[in-house]
Amino acid sequence: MRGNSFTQYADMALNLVDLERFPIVDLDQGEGAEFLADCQAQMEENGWCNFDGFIRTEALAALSTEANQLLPTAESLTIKRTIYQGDIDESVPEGDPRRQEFIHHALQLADDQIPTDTLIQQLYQSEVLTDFVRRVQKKPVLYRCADEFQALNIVALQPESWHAWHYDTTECTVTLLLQAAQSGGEFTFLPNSRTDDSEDRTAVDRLLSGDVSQAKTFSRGAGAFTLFRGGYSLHGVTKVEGNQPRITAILTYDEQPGKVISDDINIRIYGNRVEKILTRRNAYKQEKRK
Ligand SMILES: O=C(O)CCC(=O)C(=O)O
Ligand SMILES: [Fe+2]
Repeated sequence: MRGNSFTQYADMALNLVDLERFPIVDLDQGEGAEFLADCQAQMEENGWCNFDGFIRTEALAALSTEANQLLPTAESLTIKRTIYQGDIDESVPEGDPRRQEFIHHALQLADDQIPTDTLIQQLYQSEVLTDFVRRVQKKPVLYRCADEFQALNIVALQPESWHAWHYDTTECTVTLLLQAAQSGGEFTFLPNSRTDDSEDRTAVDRLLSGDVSQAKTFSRGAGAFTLFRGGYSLHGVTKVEGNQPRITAILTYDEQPGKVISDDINIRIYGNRVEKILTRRNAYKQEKRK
């Protein structure tokens, strides 16, 4: 894929992002500084920022071709989980929506299945992009997630599938639409529906009961880059309609350096393949300790 006419800069964001519309390269002066101030105001007020057409047309074609070429090696996942990803909280009364498990089907590539020389992996590894994501949120530090499975994912939702409601296990998420559904497949969320110690139960219960009327959604074409606080904003994707899959790249970030996710959660999300890797690794570690 490299060697294309548009891959001339070492930092892949400079090759792929529409820098005329989204001047993320120099955020300290002129139009870059104005753009950043607008993004920060948006993020502060709404808890999300959406950039339609963030990826240049030519680059988007290369990214979606690349994703379509990689997807045949993906696992077909069927995940059953509560919105919190962890075990069911037994202190919650029976019948409470917070005990409800949702089923999510997707063809999904975990980070370790996306080679380092792919365009998408290089976009994710971009310091320019990471710094932009950090500054939009006015954070003193922000790191790409260090989890070998969760850091960067490619998710394909087939027609008739939806992405069940959940909170992410990292704080901050970017969803980049690589191939839109013909219809449906809307990214839908409740911006900042929880904090570390509270949750907007009314809004959450309403969404879990299937009422999306108060949730945020907006039209996003392929190439849209949406930044939101995935760990604190209940979200999912409505049913994909038509006959082509909806494909996204999910880029995750955290304030904590070296953020990794527990084996339990990774096995719940990624199923047998990851369970085998972790079991083998743990057995090897135990063997070495003897
Ligand atoms: O596909 C999307 O836009 C969102 C997917 C998502 O929420 C996730 O992979 O955690
Ligand atoms: Fe998510």
